[in-house]
Amino acid sequence: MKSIIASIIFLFSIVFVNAQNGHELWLRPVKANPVNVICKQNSPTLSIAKQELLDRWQGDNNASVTLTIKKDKALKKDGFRLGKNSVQANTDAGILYGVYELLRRQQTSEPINNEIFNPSYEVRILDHWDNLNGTVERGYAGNSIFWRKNDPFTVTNTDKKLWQEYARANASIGINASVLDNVNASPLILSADYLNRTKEIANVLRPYGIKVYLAVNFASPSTLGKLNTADPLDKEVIEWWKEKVKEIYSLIPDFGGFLVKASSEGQPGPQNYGRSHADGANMLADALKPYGGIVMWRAFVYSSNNEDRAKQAYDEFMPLDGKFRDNVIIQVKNGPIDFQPREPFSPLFGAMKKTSVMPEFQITMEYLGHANYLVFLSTMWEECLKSDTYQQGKGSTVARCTDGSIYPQKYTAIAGVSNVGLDTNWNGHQFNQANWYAFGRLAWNNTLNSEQIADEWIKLTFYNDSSQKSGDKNYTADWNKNFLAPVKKMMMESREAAVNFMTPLGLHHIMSANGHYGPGPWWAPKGMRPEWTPPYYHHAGADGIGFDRTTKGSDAVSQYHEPLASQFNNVATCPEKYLLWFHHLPWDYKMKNGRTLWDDLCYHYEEGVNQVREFQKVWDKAGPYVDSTRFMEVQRKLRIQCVNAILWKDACTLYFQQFSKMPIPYELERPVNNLDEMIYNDRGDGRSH
Ligand code: BDP
Repeated sequence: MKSIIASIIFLFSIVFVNAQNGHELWLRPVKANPVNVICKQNSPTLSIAKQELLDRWQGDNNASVTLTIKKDKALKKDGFRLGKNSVQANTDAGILYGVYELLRRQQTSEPINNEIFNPSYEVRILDHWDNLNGTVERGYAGNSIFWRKNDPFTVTNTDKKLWQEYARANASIGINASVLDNVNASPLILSADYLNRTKEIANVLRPYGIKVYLAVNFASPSTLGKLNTADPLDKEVIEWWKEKVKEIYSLIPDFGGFLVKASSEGQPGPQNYGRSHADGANMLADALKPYGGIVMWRAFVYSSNNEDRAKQAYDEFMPLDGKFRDNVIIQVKNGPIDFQPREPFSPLFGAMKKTSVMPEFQITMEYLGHANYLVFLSTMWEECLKSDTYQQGKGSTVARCTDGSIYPQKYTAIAGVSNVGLDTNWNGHQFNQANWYAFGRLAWNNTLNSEQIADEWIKLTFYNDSSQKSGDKNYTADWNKNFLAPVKKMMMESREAAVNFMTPLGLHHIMSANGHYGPGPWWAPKGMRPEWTPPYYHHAGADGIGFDRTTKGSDAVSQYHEPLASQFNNVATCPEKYLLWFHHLPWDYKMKNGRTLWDDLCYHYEEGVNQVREFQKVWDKAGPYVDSTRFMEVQRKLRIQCVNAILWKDACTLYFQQFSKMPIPYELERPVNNLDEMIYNDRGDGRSH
């Protein structure tokens, strides 16, 4: 009987192991070789490090691996020194990161030379836009893993297990911080019950080196604390925050600090009380300072005048340069507008010289097809990080302007708006896991290139599907050629494909309203803030298309350092990928390839669709190398993406054609959707198509 049960369990486990659902991310079980781990110290973090080695060691059989904590000036806080059989660090977390690096290198067959690894940023943080009722703003992978509507304060073992898996995944790629709630913050997050739950989460995340932070509502002293005001210069308000911070640290001694969205999109802020962003941020910074906490203050603000939306953050914050406490970091989105498929970098990078600045990327794909499109965002972030701001001459990249290389910053940080939810595969689309992975890797090393990141991720995430055959040299060669290479190429092209079929040549913010998913270049209901409507951004008319941000237009170009300002200002030198971002041009404007602007626009839309069709073929051919669940899931998503790409192409070409009055080049595919029907079907969330 026993053996029957054993074989049933065995069979079940095979089915289970082979039925991959993506939950294990890039940390899928591997067959470990025996190893002997030597470590003199002990701590919860070190125990995790040791266990990972025992569970995943791929090096020599019975090797002895030493983990050593000792002061080493060449190492930053989380840094480590890696040898073939050794990890040395200043801290327990450093050891853990070193162990993950060692194991990754073994698994991806990368060489391990005696090398030092230091993180580019001290705080590598995921911002969860999770609401206390369990929903996730702009989340496309199910509800929150932290909060829920029913029975909100019970902490179950299932909760803890999930938080632990989440923490482990983060630690494995170097992420060391999480903001647990939405930037559109509820004052309730600071109430006793929610703080207690925060404490429980912090306790699970701590051994993995992760500190928790909270997004706070600036009006909390009045809404939650029942004071008459939340004026940051008011004595009682200052006292309220001090007491609140004290309470938090009594529960969570290593609490990280606050993230604040103030005076933006209906969120309260210091401006409600006639005070500046600096007044607001500094008041919170002073409360946190005695405990070593920081304030991440967002630059995503609007101005009351009708200034070009792209200029507003810079205009608001530049005059405040030097006025912030040293534990305030200004959190700046990669582009000046809002996480578009392509934007030039925000001119706030490389502008403020006496204020710490951190980049904010969006891992969740609000403007990039939600969890339906395959878009590897690493190339987009790399483009931003490697953009030269010329702050201190050539080579002053966004990366170097934010990691302390150019101007010393007391704290350095980088944030990614998380795409994690309760979905079994965490991120809604198997390939969106690559974006979580890439964010961590770039936060750790902001000079990594996306191809390397894609290579690692594919190997870790898919190679073991063929575990029976792994180790077989012929099989590996075949896998590299027929799976790794084409899938990597697809990932590397995927962001450009999305730009092509959504917003080519510098177009931006022409998505359908609210949902920000499907096309909506027509969308402009009466009474809506103009800067929330597409026509504000594309300015299409009989005379042409594009936003004039030159010195003759809104003059946004002048927010950039030279030589960029002149380069962007001059239509002949402006990179074509940013053409309609900076220029309003006639439909028959001659592009570098000799086509008219109109024709070229149509070609880009067509190219985007063709690229997605090509991705479908690449993936279909990948079938033999992928387990059936993940294979079919991705196949389905690619079909949705393809339908949508065609919709985008038809909507934008037919809509703009009303103004250009020129034919869609005859060699291109004809539209298959009618404009009036697409407009009629657009109920604002793009889902209706
Ligand atoms: C926009 C989102 C909105 C966010 C806002 C922000 O549409 O949901 O609250 O950004 O970053 O992109 O604060």
